[in-house]
Order: sequence, then C-alpha cells, then structure tokens
Amino acid sequence: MTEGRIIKALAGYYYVAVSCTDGVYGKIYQCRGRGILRHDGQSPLVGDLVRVTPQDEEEAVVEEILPRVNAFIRPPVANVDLFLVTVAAADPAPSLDLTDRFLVTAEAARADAAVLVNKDDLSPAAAKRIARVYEGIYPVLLLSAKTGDGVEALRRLVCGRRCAFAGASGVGKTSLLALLTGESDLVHVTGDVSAKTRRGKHTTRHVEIHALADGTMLYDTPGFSSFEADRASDLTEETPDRFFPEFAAFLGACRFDDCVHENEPDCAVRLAVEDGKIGRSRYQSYVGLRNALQEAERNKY
Ligand SMILES: Nc1nc2c(ncn2[C@@H]2O[C@H](COP(=O)(O)OP(=O)(O)OP(=O)(O)O)[C@@H](O)[C@H]2O)c(=O)[nH]1
Ligand SMILES: [Mg+2]
Ligand SMILES: [Zn+2]
Repeated sequence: MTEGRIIKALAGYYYVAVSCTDGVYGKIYQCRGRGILRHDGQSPLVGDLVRVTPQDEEEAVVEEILPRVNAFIRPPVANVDLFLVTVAAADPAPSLDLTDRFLVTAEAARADAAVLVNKDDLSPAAAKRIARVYEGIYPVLLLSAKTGDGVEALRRLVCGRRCAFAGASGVGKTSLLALLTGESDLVHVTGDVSAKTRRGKHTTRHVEIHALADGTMLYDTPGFSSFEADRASDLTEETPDRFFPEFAAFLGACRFDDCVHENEPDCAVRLAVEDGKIGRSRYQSYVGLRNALQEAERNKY
C-alpha cells in the first residue's frame, strides 16, 4: 500500500497522486469510485489523503481515507488551508450574498479565507466598493486576470498553502489559477460569459488540484449559479452570528443573551450597523443566511 492525495474526481474516477515531492506529482493512479469503502459515512473528496493498493501500472484501489483537517460539501473539497473567495467587479454582477456564504463556510471549518475581487479592469469603481466591504475583516486583493494586475500579491498570499477557489461561475477562478500555474491552455481568453447561462464558455465542471513547484496547491472548483446560492451552506446551526468575525465585538452586548439580532430591542449588532461599524450588506447576508438555515431546519420535519 502507498499513500497519495486525490487530485481530481471526474466521471466516476478518482485520480490519486503518489510521491508528490516538491509539488511535482509523481505517479497518478486512476481509481474507480464505485466500491470504495465509505466507512463512517465518508466518501472521498478531492484533497483527501488516501491509502491505495496499486492493481497495475495505471489503476489502484482506494483502501482508506486518512484523517482530514476539514471537509466541505460545496465545493466538495477536503484539507483546505485557505479559501480564495472570488467575486467579479462586473460580468457576472457581483453577489455579496454568495461571497458571504463562502466566507461563513470557511469560518465554520476554521479555514482561513481571503476575498479576491477580480475583473478590476471592467469596473475599478465597483471593485473598490466591494473591497471596502471586506477590508479589515479579511485579506482583500484587487485583481485582473486579464491585465495581470495583483497577481504577484496573489502569489505571495497562496505561497506554500492548500488553497481552494470558491465563487460564482464566470468570476475568473480558473483564469486566476492559470496565471499562477502558467497553464495558459486551461483557459482561452474567451471574452464573455455566455449571456444565456451566465457561465463561462470554459466553465469548470470538476474539482482538480494544480500544484506549484514550491508545494502550493490550488484547487480549481466549479462555480455556482446564483440560483444554487441558497443551498451553498454546510451549516447546521440556526444563528450564524459567530461566523461573521466583525460581529464578535458586539455579541455580548445585546440586551438578551439569546438575541438573534433581528427584531429584539437594544440589539448591539443592529446598533453597530446603524453606527456604520458593521457593513449593511454583511448584516443583510447574516439575516438572509439565518432565514435560509431556519427554512432548511423546518423542511427537515
Ligand atoms: N475582463 C476580464 N475578463 C476576465 C477576467 N478574468 C476572467 N475573465 C473572463 O471571464 C470568463 C470566465 O472566466 P473563468 O476563469 O472561466 O471563470 P470561472 O470562475 O473559472 O468560471 P466557472 O469555471 O464556470 O466557475 C472568461 O471568458 C475569462 O476570459 C478579468 O480579470 N477581466
Ligand atoms: Mg472555472
Ligand atoms: Zn443582538
């Protein structure tokens, strides 16, 4: 048996890279998805470390999933140090709600997160507006995969870490990844996202890890369409206030200990919103997420 990492899941197969030294993949085995032991209700995810038994030169069998640092349903990945939550300044129109959902998912799993504001070339004013929402809460980078602006800062941010892109379809996740890896054939600059589907013409359909020579791992993931955003949460709790880090300073100061920060009197969180200490869009995302989680809870019964 030998250990490796699942670097790709596609069409019922897992691809396991073994002896991955210096970021350069050694041998990659193709492993059939069916018949993999799903003990403890776990099914394999891209990013998992696994034990495999080679069958021949190309195929192997996954015997065991090694303990995970963390795991996510949307996107379906494991062992992530840093989420690169990506939003475009324009085309597609930015969804701060979806951005916040991904940030909450990262918080809940205690993974680091950064906000990448891409397509700065299309609308620098909109890019700055988005950046201001997150500055002071998360690292924020203004980027353009088209002009290359910001890419060196992105390279410093990801250095040596396991980083997963997350964000709506068409925001430029694969384009940014390709700039870092130099795999220019990953995306052909196609210009527009399709007007009909709002997806890029080279939309990513599977999760795959691309390694840099210094050991950095970059997970490319399929984007979400906005209609999937409602389901883009791995959370089980109903009051997600502790996953908004800038709320922390106010949480003990509400009149009621079990305040959910919606209609209660003397709510310190709402007061902070009025005072401009908590951003309005962040507060709205909190309320929207809380309602979605409550809805999900009700639908369970
Ligand atoms: N103007 C401009 N276009 C960009 C930029 N980054 C990406 N694009 C274009 O936007 C489209 C979508 O880019 P992708 O990299 O495929 O987006 P994605 O986030 O990977 O999309 P999915 O794989 O569907 O989730 C492509 O046509 C890119 O050429 C940018 O910074 N500026
Ligand atoms: Mg993509
Ligand atoms: Zn409150």
